[in-house]
Amino acid sequence: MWNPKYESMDREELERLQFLRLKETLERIYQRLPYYKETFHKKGIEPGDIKSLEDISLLPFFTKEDLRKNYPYGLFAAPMSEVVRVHSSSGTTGIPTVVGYTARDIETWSELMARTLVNGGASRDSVIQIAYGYGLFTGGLGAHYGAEKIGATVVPISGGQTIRQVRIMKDFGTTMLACTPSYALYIAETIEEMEINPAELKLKSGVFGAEPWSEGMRQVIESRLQIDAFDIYGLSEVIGPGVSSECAQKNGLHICEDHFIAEIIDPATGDVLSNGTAGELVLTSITKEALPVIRYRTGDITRLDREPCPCGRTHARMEKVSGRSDDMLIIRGVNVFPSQIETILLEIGNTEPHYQIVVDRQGSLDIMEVWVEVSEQMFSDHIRGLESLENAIYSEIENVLGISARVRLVEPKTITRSEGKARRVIDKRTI
Ligand code: DLL
Repeated sequence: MWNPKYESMDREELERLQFLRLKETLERIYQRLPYYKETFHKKGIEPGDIKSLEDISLLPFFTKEDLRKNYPYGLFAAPMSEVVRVHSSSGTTGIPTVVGYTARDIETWSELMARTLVNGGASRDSVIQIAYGYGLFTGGLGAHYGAEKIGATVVPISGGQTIRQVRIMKDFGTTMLACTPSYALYIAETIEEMEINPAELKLKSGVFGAEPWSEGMRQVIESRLQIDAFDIYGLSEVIGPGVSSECAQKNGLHICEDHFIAEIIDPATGDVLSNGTAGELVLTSITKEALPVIRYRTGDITRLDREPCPCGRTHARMEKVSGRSDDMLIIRGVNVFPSQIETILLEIGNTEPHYQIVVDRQGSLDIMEVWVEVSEQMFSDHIRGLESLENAIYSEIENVLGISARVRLVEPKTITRSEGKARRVIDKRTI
């Protein structure tokens, strides 16, 4: 554990600390940001009305839309003279969101990323290859500061140049890889193509996140790279990576609850759901200075477990995120997450974990096509094998999801590889 004092804090004490910090955050934004004050007033509430942690449910929700309306710096609760860094989302789906950090925020973020990396097995003896993108994306620099904080050796290579990634991994003795799970798979494939035996490498573990990935995908990455693969989660608006991460139990991601309050709500009604029920994760930051967020709707679907973990950490765990509420496809009225398709494909086998879901509309009917690469060996087999594989995938999708999908088996290495977040869905209905 990087910080046992906080990570294994007695729950009552932790909740007292959360309440104190929540009150400070509320006072800060109420005094400094008219936008929050007005939104609170519209709900007939002021910070003084929050008398216990549970009262957080009286506060209004905030979303990406609020950040966009106040683009770029309108929700900063610190003067620009105190803001030492900004990051931003890519903005491919609208106005980008800009997030800011004071020097203390950068210190907090480094602490949280130090916990994340130590959870994944890092120490000052580690050589950490950071293949998350550096730049406005929070992945690269977030992991970088955490790795330096624990005193590990950082290889700040950023994403891309995959052959070079592999050479460096071998020559520099990388022990931990940090990148998206889809990029880890691409790196694994490149290692195989370069005819390097992963056992010759010093790689022991990887911290993968920034996109949903299934348990099946974990198994594939672990066996192809011969490492332990850990899930790490976060989002720019809340701080970046470092919000939650898996411990050695690999059974849920511990949320850094001394810095964030987590709730699960019904995405349709906004009602708070009880422990263990799946719904949308809502996060409130309680120590951030430049961009505090109150009841921020992440759009991510998960559930919370507040039972103690055998690892000794007392912080609640969130289940692996199954998808975003806005990535959920509604096909002929049925809700489908890309991760469900991923799980089916990996369970059936004989396919590569490279797939894309193409949705279109013919007349008034939604058509879902699943494109999936067959394995090299399967591809060289005769046609009957391919037909029965196609049928098996078709039937399993129908069994599990209750809808039919066209299955298109494609040749190995034809689906575009990802160096960052993979694009799994092409929804032509909205184009
Ligand atoms: O992706 C921050 C990050 C960087 C997390 C590196 C982990 C590692 P954004 O670009 O703002 O920030 O995207 C945030 O990505 O709301 C989720 O939908 C998704 N996401 C992030 N981590 C995971 C994960 C970074 N472990 C959005 N599992 C979030 C599933 C994830 N989805």
